[in-house]
Amino acid sequence: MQPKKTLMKDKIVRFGVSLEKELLDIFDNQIKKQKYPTRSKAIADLMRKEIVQHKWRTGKQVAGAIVFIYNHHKRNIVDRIIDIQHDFSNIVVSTQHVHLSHDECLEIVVVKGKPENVEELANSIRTTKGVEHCTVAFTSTGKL
Ligand code: NI
Repeated sequence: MQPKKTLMKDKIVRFGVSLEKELLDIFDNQIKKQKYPTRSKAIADLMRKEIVQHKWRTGKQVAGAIVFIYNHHKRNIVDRIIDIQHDFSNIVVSTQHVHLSHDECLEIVVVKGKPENVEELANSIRTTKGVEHCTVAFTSTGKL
């Protein structure tokens, strides 16, 4: 059986791009500050980011993390957070709980599944009374 090709292991090609000098100067200046080793890596990362975002928007499988903070003294909040995650057990891979301070907890829920389900879970968490901040970071599931 032929092994599946991934973009990471594919052969390297060179191609020409025409664009405004000013745009390239700004870009080069920025990637230098970001400590990119080469312009090629910076452009490849941009392309991957765009592909992943498109994938997210078009509903393929994605992986990601929902990160949120809450005050665990709020009435029933811990039970509600656990209930919600059980409702989405088909996409929850793992949960990490960090006691940030005496009052505040930070939780990272690693998810893998359809983007609309991940959004639905994130919204359920975000709108829970006592959750103070909730963000979603997402990536591809490895295959572009
Ligand atoms: Ni805690």
